[in-house]
Amino acid sequence: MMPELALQPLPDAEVYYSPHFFSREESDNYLQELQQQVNWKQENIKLFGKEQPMPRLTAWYGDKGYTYSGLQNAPQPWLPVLLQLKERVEQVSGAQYNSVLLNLYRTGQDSMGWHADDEKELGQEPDIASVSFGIPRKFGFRHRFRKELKNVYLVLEHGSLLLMKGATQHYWQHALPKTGKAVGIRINLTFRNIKS
Ligand SMILES: O=C(O)CCC(=O)C(=O)O
Ligand SMILES: [Mn+2]
Repeated sequence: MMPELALQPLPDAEVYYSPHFFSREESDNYLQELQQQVNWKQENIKLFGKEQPMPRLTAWYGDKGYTYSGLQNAPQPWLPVLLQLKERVEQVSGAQYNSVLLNLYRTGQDSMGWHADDEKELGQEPDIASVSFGIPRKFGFRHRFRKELKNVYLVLEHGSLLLMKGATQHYWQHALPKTGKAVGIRINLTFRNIKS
């Protein structure tokens, strides 16, 4: 692992974080390119039997289809900008990825609830690389079984890289909470490797 990636002090997990993995200039450019080039969709989600708009825009690119939050995602073919990001991330992660889920949070009211990325298509120990551009947002971890452990929060900065490896998805859930502050756009990419 590259020295710029700091191992986070989470028991039962393997999480690395680099707040400024991309330079400020690269990050500004990526934010703009992704906003313009990605085919963003407002999907719906069924919550307690009721169809509701997801509190964020999403897109799915890659080699293989994937089910996420009960949605069947037919992936779109890679864009050059996404392949470029994938390569940069693979260089330090030591893993290979064949798909990426993108989320666009329009305001502080857009969010993602507690979950683990533990779908069986991702294999025994899912390896996930999360890249963020735009407004920094608080990102939380909570242990699934050890209730005595406090939640751990990180601020995911503009141009940051977060790697979640090993047993992380078995033992921890993560979330991107809403915030009451007036905040602008944030784009997050999670690179994944779908095995089947
Ligand atoms: O936006 C984020 O940082 C979280 C994204 C995430 O957890 C996911 O796409 O599964
Ligand atoms: Mn996730």
